[in-house]
Amino acid sequence: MSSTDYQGLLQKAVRAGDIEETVDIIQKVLQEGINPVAIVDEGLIPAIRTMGDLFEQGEVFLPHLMRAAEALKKGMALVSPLIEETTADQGVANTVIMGTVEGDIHDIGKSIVALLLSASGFNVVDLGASVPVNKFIGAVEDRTGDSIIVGMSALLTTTMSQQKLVIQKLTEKGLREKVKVMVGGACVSREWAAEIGADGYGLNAQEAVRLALEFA
Ligand code: B12
Repeated sequence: MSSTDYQGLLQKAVRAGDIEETVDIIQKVLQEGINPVAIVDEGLIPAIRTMGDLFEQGEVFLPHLMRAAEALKKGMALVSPLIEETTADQGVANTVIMGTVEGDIHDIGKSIVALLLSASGFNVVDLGASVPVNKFIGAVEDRTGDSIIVGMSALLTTTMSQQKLVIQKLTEKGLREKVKVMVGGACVSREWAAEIGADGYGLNAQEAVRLALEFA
């Protein structure tokens, strides 16, 4: 397979939820020396975004979306260890507490952000998906030191307000000044980040890393 045409084939396999084909293509292109971050950016992410558009238009239904997400996750499992190894360690030792907010099970973007942060040298505490406000707070309280970043992902308009609640709770507990807060996810915007008093917004994983390095 030529390195120039794998993207289309990989996207098609993920969209179809074809795990075997997804794994097969990724294994082949990795052997050919394709950069694992490019596989995520040019193959896996566009495929799931297209499925989102088709879902919105009523062209595909939830089971299709779930199968595609499953194929994407199997693909991620192949490239993640390589990304951890190959991305340059930028020598930072700060902690990033990451999670998708309560009520929201979308964890693909959050996990990609966590992966790139950890590959950039951050100590990432991944709390998972549907994380209650108090779990974010507890994770901050469990850590001392002055360089903690809280990263919150939200993909649903019904759950983005949880990001605001976490910030409010950090303030109530006297912890707000000790941490930097960054937010992201498909329904979140720079304006929303400013409105809720977050320190930053990241459109994608690369921006998340840039932000975290600024905070460090
Ligand atoms: C895959 C998917 C699913 C999968 C999730 C699998 C999983 N384990 O994550 C499944 C099928 C389970 C699912 C379920 C649902 N989904 Co859904 N889903 C999607 C879809 C297609 C893609 C999301 C995704 O993974 N994108 C790829 C990743 C890489 O992108 P990302 O998450 O945006 O993350 C990037 C950036 O945003 C940023 N980022 C993310 N987090 C953070 C955090 C920080 C701190 C920073 C700085 C940056 C950052 O960096 C990431 C990497 O570049 C979206 C469509 C879309 N356009 O987003 C719908 C979408 C989010 N889902 C939607 C809906 C409605 C649902 C359901 C409610 C459907 C239902 N009727 O049950 C349920 C929700 C259940 C729940 N309670 O959470 C709607 C939300 C509409 C809205 N505005 O509220 C969307 C937009 C689809 C649509 N167009 O209608 N979904």
